[in-house]
Amino acid sequence: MNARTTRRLTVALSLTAALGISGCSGSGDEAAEPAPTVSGAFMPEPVNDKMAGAFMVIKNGSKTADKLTGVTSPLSDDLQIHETKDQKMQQVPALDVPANGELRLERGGSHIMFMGLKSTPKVGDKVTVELRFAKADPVKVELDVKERTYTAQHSNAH
Ligand SMILES: [Cu+2]
Repeated sequence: MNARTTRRLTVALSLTAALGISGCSGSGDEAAEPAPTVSGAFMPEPVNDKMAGAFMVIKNGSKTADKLTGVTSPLSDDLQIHETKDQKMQQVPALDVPANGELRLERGGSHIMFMGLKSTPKVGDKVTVELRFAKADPVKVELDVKERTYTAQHSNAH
């Protein structure tokens, strides 16, 4: 084997090694936990600009239990997380979103409450909220503003 052949072999081997490494780095072995997904998000058309409720189902497809810890929106500076006990609403600091499970925010149960609105949305409008979690990254959600009848039970509770 002469010197020239040896050099070619060396080049070929390093190329193979380089390709192998770059192939591995893109394989995504450490994939992030799936982000929570939200379905059926809506806000019944508010009666006035004092308060509004929001309902949705938050699904956690990951193996890690999480918590909904806060909600923000351009529509209000004071959003609260409420649960309903003995037909009375009370503010809670967080709600569980179980691993491989879901958190249902629905009439007569847990829900998001806007206290004080900067404007009064009408049926057909969209209201953006951002959900904050203990573990997952924040999730932006668009609420469809629906007919007031959607909120009959809820507004009675107030
Ligand atoms: Cu409430």
